[in-house]
Amino acid sequence: MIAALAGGVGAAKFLECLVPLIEPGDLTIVCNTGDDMTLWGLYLSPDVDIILYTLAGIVDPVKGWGVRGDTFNTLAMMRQYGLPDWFNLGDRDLATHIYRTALRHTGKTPSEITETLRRGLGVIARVLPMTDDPFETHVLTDSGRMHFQEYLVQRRALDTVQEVIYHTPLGARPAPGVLEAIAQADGVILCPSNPLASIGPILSLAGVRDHLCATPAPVLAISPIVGGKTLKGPADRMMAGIGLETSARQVAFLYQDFLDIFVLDQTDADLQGDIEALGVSVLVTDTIMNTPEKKTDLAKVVLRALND
Ligand code: FO1
Repeated sequence: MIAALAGGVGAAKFLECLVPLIEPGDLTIVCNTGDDMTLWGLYLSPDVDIILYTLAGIVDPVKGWGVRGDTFNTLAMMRQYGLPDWFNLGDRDLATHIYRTALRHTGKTPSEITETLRRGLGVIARVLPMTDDPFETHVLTDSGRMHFQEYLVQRRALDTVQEVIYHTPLGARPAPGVLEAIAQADGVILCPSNPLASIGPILSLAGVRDHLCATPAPVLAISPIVGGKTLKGPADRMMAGIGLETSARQVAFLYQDFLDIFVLDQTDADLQGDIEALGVSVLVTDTIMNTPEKKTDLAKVVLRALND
């Protein structure tokens, strides 16, 4: 059994290539829900949907989110009504949000809803939202405090982030099965996702870090930072904004208390010694997933490292 901690697009790309190499039923994906929000009265869970759509083979391959070939007629009509139109919800994608919202109104939890959506989309890997409790990732910026999606999508990540805040008014617990998945896994993978906005929220939940420290199974992370930059998303700018070094070494440092293996891009081979000095084994390879072959090669390297 493999447990994977995942955010959105980077994680989905990697997991898409991991799944064909293993028994898909042997994979449990713990998904960030700090990006969840309500729009037009609908519950959205973007990272869960990105993972489900990708593993179901229906994701938009260019954007990495939303449904392939979707249309945006509802969005245009909402715009006509003067409703917020900065978050691009496609017509087919909307079916998921309507269904999720209807299930919420019947009292189902995010875990139960994710399971219903997973079955409906024919995804075999187990997908767990990180928590069933309210949890929002906020950023404090030079323009004020805002929800992460507002910063990322509405304001195009142009503000300088001063602080990342995990807003949990009632205190969030890991969803059922999350701690068990980590404890029972033969290997744990931290996908190449934003360490502050995607993996950080999962690590902040009570017991998650302790379980990662306690497991005898190898815990492996793939660096989302290559050559001091992220390939997609604002992780590099966010790290710089809160005063962290923008480097793969810094990511390893954030995970060092539980990390056994760090997968570093060949561009950053010179950081190997510094990371090994943290007591972490380093694997240097090509981590840039810009062709199907390279994605599969990365998944193979990761599986080999976990099995060694
Ligand atoms: N990301 C964008 O940059 N712009 C969008 O309009 C947008 C819409 C969207 C709709 C559904 C969905 O599941 C994801 C969507 N995303 C969009 C991606 C998403 O908000 C982020 O990439 C992740 O939350 C970051 O992990």
